Amino acid sequence: MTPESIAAEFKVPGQVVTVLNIETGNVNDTYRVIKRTTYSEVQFVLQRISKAVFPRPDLVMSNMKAITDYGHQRLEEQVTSANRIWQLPKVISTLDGKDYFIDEKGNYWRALSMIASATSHEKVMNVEHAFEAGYVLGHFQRIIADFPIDQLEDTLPGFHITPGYLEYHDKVVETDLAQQKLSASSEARRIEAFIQERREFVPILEDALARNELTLRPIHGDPKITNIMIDDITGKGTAIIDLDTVKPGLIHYDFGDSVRSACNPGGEEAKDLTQVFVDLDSFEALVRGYLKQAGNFLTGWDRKYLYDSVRLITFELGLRFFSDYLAGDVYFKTKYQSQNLNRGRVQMKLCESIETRESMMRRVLESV
Ligand code: GN1
Ligand code: MG
Repeated sequence: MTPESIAAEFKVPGQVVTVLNIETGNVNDTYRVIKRTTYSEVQFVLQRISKAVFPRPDLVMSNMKAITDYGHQRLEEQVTSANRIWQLPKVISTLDGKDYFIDEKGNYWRALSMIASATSHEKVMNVEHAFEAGYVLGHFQRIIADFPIDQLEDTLPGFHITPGYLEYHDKVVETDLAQQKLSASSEARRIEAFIQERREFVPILEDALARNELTLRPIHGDPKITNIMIDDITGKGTAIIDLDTVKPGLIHYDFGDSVRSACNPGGEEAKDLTQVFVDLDSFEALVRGYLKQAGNFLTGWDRKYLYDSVRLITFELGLRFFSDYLAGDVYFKTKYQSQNLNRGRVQMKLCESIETRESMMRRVLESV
């Protein structure tokens, strides 16, 4: 089946005009569908869920349906008291009332409403943008904070459990392919050494969870800057998208991910590593935005681990990209050879910069 014929399987009025490939995201395939009736036009997002990443796309969809229905209820309740119009994508059902469509090859497809007149960016644009990234994440976490986590499935076992990624890395490194890649590139060997030097730091959040200093809560899982929609009219954040990874986790995974993404002026795909560092003005703005929304539900212990979460989640993504490079690019989609090596280098450079600025970052966290 073509994306055009799949688009027609969802409950949206009109005829399919076109289906445009959106070249974004490292995991799923994403399209923008335009449908027209005799009087209007509707656009929506169509996605093929990666089976290589999500073993149970049906559970991804049941989480997404539950959390978006819940989120919409909360947003509706607060519509008059809110200082802006918040939005959240809605799951569009198929003609026969399901939350996903399975094609003849067994691929899972879903349709989501589009957050219109809003733009997402690959890189942080300025300090205000970083503030919005924190504010939107904090708002989302607050909106879903009371959703019972026992009603959320674990759609991606091991997601953001850094010790698990290290264990996987150790196995991959032993393979012939990885050994070939390591012997061919001194840059790869440098990253490998960088990883080995930080082994002891890896379980920091999971150990805190085991000691009950931290608790599991519903989290977004992937709040990178690309997933923050900025309203074209007001310039303010209006929604967080990409709800694949909403599941029980530590709010620290989200906070760390938001900072590593929104406070790096070079972005994830930078080739020029001089552009890759943690920008302290953006960091302060992000923290201010985040705490405005999330400050009330964070405990003293939560706050103690915020700095470490930034360092860890940055390191973790570097480790994930690099392991995938060594494994032959089986997880993250690539457009050129050694892209996952380059992505790994970027995150490790960022991690180094976060380590260098530790005392300043901790001071910001204490003073905001
Ligand atoms: C992946 O596909 P995308 O871009 O939404 C990944 C995230 C990474 C991100 C880095 C399910 O997200 O964990 O932080 O790439 N998602 C999954 O760009 O692994
Ligand atoms: Mg995602």
